Amino acid sequence: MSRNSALIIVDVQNDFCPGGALPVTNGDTVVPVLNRYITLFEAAGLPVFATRDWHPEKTRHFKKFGGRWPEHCIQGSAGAAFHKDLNLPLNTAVVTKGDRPDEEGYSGFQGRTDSGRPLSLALKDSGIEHIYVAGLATDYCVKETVLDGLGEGFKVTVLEDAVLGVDMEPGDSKRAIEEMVERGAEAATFEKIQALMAD
Ligand code: VGL
Repeated sequence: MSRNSALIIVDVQNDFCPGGALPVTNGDTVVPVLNRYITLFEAAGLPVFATRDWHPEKTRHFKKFGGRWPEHCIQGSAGAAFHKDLNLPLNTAVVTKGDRPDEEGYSGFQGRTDSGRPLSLALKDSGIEHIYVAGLATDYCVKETVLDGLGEGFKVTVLEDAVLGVDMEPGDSKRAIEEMVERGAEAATFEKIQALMAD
């Protein structure tokens, strides 16, 4: 595994898990898988980034204000918190997105770190060239993050066993992965990444 790699965990927040405001079916089942990836990346000294949807109460992202979605991930709410069982390392770079009323904020690349650095620059500052993307939801925020990552010139691997989607239409998640691969991403699962880390 290249030293220039980072793990990007997308939106593993309570509102996207069962019991939340916009739940992905079985969304919380990605958590133990992600924890295994986190352990691998941490052991290799590679950075972990975690994006979060962080909406104001009033945003055009919500149905109530002309958008598409029920209210979710409102800034500071319990629903916006990361899932409690997700073992984020202490030095995780949290990337906040969707925090302006006029912004949908699907892609992690629309987000900024706590120091206000756009994700792309934060990655490039750290010499990252290859990102490994997982989390929720495959057919929205994971997909947009992967496609933007490719557009920004990163090598991108989507971690297929650590993503789940909304599937508003049956098959959306499967098609999303196909589109990511067509556009140049690689799809991989844990065993492959574990083997790469051992190299
Ligand atoms: C998401 C739908 C609406 C996501 C966010 O995190 O994938 N999906 N907002």
